[in-house]
Amino acid sequence: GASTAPTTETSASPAPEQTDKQITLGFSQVGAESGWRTANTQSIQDSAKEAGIELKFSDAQQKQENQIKAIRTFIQQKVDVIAFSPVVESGWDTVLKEAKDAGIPVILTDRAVDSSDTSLYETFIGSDFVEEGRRAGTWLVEQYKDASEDINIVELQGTTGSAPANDRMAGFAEVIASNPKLKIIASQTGDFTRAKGKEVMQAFLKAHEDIDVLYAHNDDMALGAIQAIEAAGLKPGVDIKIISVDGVKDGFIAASEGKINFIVECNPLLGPQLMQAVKDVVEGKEIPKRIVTEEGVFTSEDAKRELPNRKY
Ligand code: GZL
Repeated sequence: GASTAPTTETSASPAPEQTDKQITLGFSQVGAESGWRTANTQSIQDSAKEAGIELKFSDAQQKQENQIKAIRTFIQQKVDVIAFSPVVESGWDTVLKEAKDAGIPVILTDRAVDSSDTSLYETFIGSDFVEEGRRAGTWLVEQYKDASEDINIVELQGTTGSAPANDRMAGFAEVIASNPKLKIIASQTGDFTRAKGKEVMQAFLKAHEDIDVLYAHNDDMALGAIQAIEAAGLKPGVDIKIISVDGVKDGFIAASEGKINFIVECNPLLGPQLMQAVKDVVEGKEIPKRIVTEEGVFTSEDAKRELPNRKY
């Protein structure tokens, strides 16, 4: 449908004791598609307030053209720094060159771009999605090391063209290749949402009656798939093993109930690192081109124990 203008809101100004020039940050967010995204947005907004940085925040509703519009608006507003989480990897060079020509530094968070010109951004703060895929594959290889017959896997991919979808798919495939009995019999995008994850899992269940494993690129799609699996009279985590990525509250709850067997954490709390990078860039400090976020893995047992400590 027609793309609606991205929403932009400005947070309250910081404490009055700020003496040096107040920094204005323009942030273009992917959307509000998942629990991970909600936690990520909260972290960015809270951290901007704590850092005394004025935040101009735009929600692109998962449309690249809205992100490009928002970045152009930030350039016109002459913000000090632009940061964004690119919904897909490609198609950013033109608008990033416009920011560079306007002398406005750009910081990538969460997802990467495939621009060959790395002078177009100061740093990329986010997870190693290939490693996340490898961690998912490693658990599965261990689970089925003694399998005597084929293990049929279906895969719910994230948003088509996004770095997490591309890389989680690649890392997983790389590791499970060590056991030819591990077969991906279907792989399709669920766009990181519960609704689409449920819909695609319903289609998988209709097309294949012998599914052993679901690998979902995020908890929200896994939670949608669980609804479809239960509606089909099957037990998630038992009849169909489920591996998921993110580790949001609802994912941990499902894992503690044994409905998800293994969660690969993807840390959304990037706000503090982003604000530190913004300050360093404004002060002209050298910052690393790549800042990788810390994150772990959790079995159902781990999730049961850790659930009370989860912050989002
Ligand atoms: C990963 C992030 C992904 C999450 C999804 O860093 O880009 O997008 O895994 C979210 O939940 O929608």
